[in-house]
Amino acid sequence: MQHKSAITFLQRIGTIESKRIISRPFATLPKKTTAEKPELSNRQKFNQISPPIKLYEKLDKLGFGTLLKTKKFIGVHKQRAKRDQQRLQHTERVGPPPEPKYAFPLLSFFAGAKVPTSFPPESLDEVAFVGRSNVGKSSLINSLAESSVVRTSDKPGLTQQINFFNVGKLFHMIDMPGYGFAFVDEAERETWRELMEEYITRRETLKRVYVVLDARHGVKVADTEFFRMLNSKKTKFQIVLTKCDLLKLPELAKRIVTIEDHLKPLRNAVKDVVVVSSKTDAGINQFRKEMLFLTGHLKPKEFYDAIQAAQDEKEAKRNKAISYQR
Ligand SMILES: Nc1nc2c(ncn2[C@@H]2O[C@H](COP(=O)(O)OP(=O)(O)OP(=O)(O)O)[C@@H](O)[C@H]2O)c(=O)[nH]1
Ligand SMILES: [Mg+2]
Repeated sequence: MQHKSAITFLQRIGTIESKRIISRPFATLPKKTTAEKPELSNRQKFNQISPPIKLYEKLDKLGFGTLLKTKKFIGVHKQRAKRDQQRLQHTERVGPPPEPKYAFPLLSFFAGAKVPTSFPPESLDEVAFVGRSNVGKSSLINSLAESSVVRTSDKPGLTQQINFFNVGKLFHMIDMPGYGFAFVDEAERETWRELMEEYITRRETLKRVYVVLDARHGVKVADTEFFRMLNSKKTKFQIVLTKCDLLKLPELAKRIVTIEDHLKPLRNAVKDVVVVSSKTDAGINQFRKEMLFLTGHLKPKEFYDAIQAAQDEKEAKRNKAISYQR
């Protein structure tokens, strides 16, 4: 009862009114809206990528150089120094890993096909190079084989048939016409597409399709369509990023990260991207090694380790015999 009269008293003297005044400013505040972030452009998204230290190490090993020691990359350098220290301790214990130069035997042209009936009979294992016009497919084959047998040009659309090359008697490298070439008419483009599809789907000896991309441009619409086709035909393919000499190292690392992201949903894509430059030869030796392994001309590391161990044992026995004779 006392409480009720207190309220009426307060109403009378106007304190309740002042309470309403206090609550009013909140009522007039604009409603809380979720802050809408502006959509980032592709370039901004690209710039925000921060490639892992492991990728920089890989690129350094392949011959694409090291990051500049600027403030911007100080974190990467610190991480790197730590890992170098760990590696040094490891190599002190087991010795440095040997990295020989891999070389291909003589490259020679043996067949060209504009229609499927001209495909040569299947014999040795084959690896094929596809990609948009002018990305550097033919130059890459020359670089791998240290030859100038394959014709190259700075004008797109030079290779207009499927060209078959012998790599000695080891395997075949196949140079394909470029897809997405704008300067040929629709009918001709369709004929090339059918020819390539026919080769890719029917060829029993085809071990791998290398889709070559220009590092400056990355994945374009025509590439995405080609990936989709390869994926639907269940053809195993791998990306080769070339012309990497034309990018600065951080841009190159970011490009690789975006391509790896692109490949994630594609079941038949090899997740590891091959990184090369046909101009400086960076990454070429490593690519040769992988190709020799793929075509069965290089055994796993354990095989060579076992040979080495057997040789060491033989040598040790011989040394022991010599010391007895003395
Ligand atoms: N800087 C640089 N230039 C390259 C590299 N690879 C190729 N090129 C140049 O790129 C141009 C096209 O090279 P090609 O090998 O003819 O390209 P392609 O993919 O076979 O072209 P098409 O046969 O038309 O489909 C040439 O001028 C090459 O010198 C590279 O790694 N670095
Ligand atoms: Mg070519």
